[in-house]
Amino acid sequence: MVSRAVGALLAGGCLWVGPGELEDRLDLDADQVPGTVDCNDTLPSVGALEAIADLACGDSISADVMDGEDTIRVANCVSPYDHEDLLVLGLYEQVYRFSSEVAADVEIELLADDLWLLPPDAEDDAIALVANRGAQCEVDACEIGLPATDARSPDARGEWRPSVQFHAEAAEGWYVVVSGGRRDAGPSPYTLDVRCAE
Ligand SMILES: [Ca+2]
Ligand SMILES: [Ca+2]
Repeated sequence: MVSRAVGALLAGGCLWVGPGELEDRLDLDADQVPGTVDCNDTLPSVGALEAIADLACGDSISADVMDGEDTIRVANCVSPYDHEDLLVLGLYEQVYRFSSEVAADVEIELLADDLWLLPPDAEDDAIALVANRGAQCEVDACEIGLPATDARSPDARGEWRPSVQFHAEAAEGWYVVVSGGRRDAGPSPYTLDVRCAE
């Protein structure tokens, strides 16, 4: 079970620890990537985000998140529901890299009507879309796609269009994570629409 407490990442509380001990605590999987920026600090094979495809202004990309991998479970991103908790992502994810030649205000919308998320009884947040400035996962580098929903059951499908907004500087790479899928629910297709205003 992975820890999802923000405090463990952001501060050590009142406990005094020496420099060496602190470094150990901040790199739980000993992959030399500090836990404060490690996209999965329980998996040595995962450090930074790796994109399967590029995204640009005006793009519309359709895929199935079940074709993705399960490399990130707890995102270094503060939950919009509980500011002392980190975000828990879905079972699978697909990562895209957005960039623009000119600075732009970007909105990426997830057409998620047929995307399955976590089982309805899961305690986790139901977040399917996150955008991260850069390939490393710093807590203050992420934007969360909202509205989230936690009420999706096999009997309650319908329109669900979370979107995430951010400002991208020219040539700055933003990593967009689509997360979801259920092992017993079959395909979880989605479409990402990218809109920009300069
Ligand atoms: Ca690490
Ligand atoms: Ca790692």
